[in-house]
Amino acid sequence: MNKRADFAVGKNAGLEASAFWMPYTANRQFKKAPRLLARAEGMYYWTADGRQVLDGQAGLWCVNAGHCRPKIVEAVRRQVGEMDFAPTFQMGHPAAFEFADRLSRLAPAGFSRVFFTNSGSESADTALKIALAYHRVRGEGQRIRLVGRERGYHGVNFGGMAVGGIPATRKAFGPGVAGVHHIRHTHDLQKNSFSRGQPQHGAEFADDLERVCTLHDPSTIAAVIVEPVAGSAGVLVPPKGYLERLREICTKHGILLIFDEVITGFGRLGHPFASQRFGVTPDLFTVAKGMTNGTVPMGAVFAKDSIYEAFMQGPEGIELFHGYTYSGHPLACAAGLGTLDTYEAEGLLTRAQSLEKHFEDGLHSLRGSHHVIDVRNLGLMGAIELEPRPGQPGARAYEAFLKAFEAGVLVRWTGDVLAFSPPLIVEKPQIDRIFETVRTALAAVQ
Ligand code: PXG
Repeated sequence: MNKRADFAVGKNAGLEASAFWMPYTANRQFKKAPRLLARAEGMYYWTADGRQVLDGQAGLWCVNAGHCRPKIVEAVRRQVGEMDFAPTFQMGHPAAFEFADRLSRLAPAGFSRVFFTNSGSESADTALKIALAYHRVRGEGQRIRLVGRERGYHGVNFGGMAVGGIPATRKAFGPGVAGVHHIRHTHDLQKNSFSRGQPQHGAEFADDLERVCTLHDPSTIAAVIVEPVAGSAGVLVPPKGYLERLREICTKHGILLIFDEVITGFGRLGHPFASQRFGVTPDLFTVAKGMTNGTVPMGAVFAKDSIYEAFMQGPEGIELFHGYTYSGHPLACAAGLGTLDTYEAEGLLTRAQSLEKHFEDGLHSLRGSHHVIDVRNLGLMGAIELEPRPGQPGARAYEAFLKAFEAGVLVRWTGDVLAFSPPLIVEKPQIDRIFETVRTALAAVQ
């Protein structure tokens, strides 16, 4: 165990006074009974007190190739010793160009441009800004409205928060961005509970976009942003035909369709990107997380060539006044290149296809377990939803999460949902262990 982990164990009792204001965490609850991770390799974490834990959530939906993979570790080590930082404003470095080119080759045809950011949140805001600026540069500057979806999650910055649709992530932070509207979500427990893969009912939920178009005049709408499969809201899989219909309506009205692929990108659904699995092509899409296997923060927006070209028609000069100091950071590019090498060498971007059925069967075997009111899945993404304990929303899932963690399996707890997204290197016995552990945990929850 390394020194920092020893320190953490020794200081466990003292964490209540720690300076670390933890993100998206019940700070007081956590600091009283911390869960500290100290080391990771492959499918496993080791806690600060030396327990091995099977990672059922790929870190935070990001470690798609498993932990501490040698090609990635080596690439980052090499890069940090060679060149720690280089600006990408009016300067460049080879790895950024190489990484963008390799990424664009994985994308659907026509996505030949990649804009680098540092997170999923920055990717969402960047995509929305590109959409607005794109219309303006083409003389359609009246397209200033942005449309998101209830239960959508696009990160925490102002743009992504505004188009996002999870109430708790919005309510404390003021009125947000003007001109933002929401279409309804696709969750329909009554008709679609316990669906395997894409639900049968609900393509017509896409028609809600026509309502927004009628109300506001479609020629004022710049873009619609959705997650192909909603992740944070608890793995909401799009009904059959829904994304196709959304695409049709956007095309009809000249509205850009943005897919947020921060979770679905890089093999989670058995294809490099969700658009390839669904056969529905957006105009822009965002990624982060699996892009560098979680090793160094990074995100990106993929743009269709026609969007990039629209910006290249004006007078010489900076075409898009947007970018981050760390866009295309050398360490992130090195991590990304090592990540793509690993994905490609091990076939990880399509591996989920061969595991999907086993994963689905294991997950759906939890139907009938204590409190389970829904099971849903696609690719290596799955969730169970629990009947909330009266007056204590989220408590049951939290207790089940804790019991599973104590039994050596890490799964993602969010509200009354437990979500599963193991690294794409997972083996069938490890899938079985995740669901058996959760079954036992649920049996012990009141
Ligand atoms: N878009 C989507 C679809 C996401 O899932 C973001 C944007 C924001 O990414 P950053 O890198 O800025 O956090 C995300 C992040 C969960 C959970 O399990 C999901 C995310 C983050 C933390 C927790 O609910 N997704």
